[in-house]
Amino acid sequence: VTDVAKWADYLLDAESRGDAVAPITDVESGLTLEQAYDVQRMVLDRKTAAGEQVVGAKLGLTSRAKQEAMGVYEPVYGVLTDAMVLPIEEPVRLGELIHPRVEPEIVFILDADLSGPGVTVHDVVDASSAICCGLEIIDSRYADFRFTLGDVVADNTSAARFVLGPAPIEPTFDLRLLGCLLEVDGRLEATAAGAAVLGHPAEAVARLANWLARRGEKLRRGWKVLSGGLTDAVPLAPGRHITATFGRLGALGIRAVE
Ligand code: 0L1
Ligand code: MG
Repeated sequence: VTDVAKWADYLLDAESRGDAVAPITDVESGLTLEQAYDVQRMVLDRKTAAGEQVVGAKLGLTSRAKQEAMGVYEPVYGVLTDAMVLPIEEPVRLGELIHPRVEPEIVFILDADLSGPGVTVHDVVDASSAICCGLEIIDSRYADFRFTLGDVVADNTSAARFVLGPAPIEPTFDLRLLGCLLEVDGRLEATAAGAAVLGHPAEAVARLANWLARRGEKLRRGWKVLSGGLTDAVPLAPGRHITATFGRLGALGIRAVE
């Protein structure tokens, strides 16, 4: 595809109307990964021009559970803005979203820039003042969450909202062994460990820093980086309560309202 601006407006429009649209690749063939990130970038430029601030970045499709659920087998990244921050005590308002789902994530809080190439797991841990648990609320702008790799990249990897856990701690332990229980309305839905994310969640952040270098970009001091869902995502419905309990990182819950 050549008309990056047209597809950026297509996705922004779907988001603001709260109506799902067909994947770009259903409408026009030939979307390259590079063009998909150009569309994502233009969506972001439109949002920052309207006053949103970039507060972090996210990886998606970093665990086998997520890759198999979505049928897309490569990690992807997106950008987080202040408009996506959901304060810990606030419910998710379903009326603002299309068909949101929730997934538990390990979040890195950077106190130094990370510029690739050559960033390693150790560099990521060194650059992180703390980590915390998080819940990401994804909301694909595509009907039925059906998309190709290029489509989901253009759509900022389904980013919609995120909540951070209350008690960030220093990453001075083995993050591969950090356990996670996901509960829906008090019933156990899924279990995972940090290693579900590319063998080590800091590996996801390192890859992101190295990919960004190819586009002349970097991860910045102060950013929050979501390393990707450890389990498959759970759909939200009115009244549904979702809790993630993460070993040393503690627990975090959200509730959905109409
Ligand atoms: O954060 C994520 O893992 C989302 C990646 C995009 C795929 C999806 O919408 O599930
Ligand atoms: Mg995610």
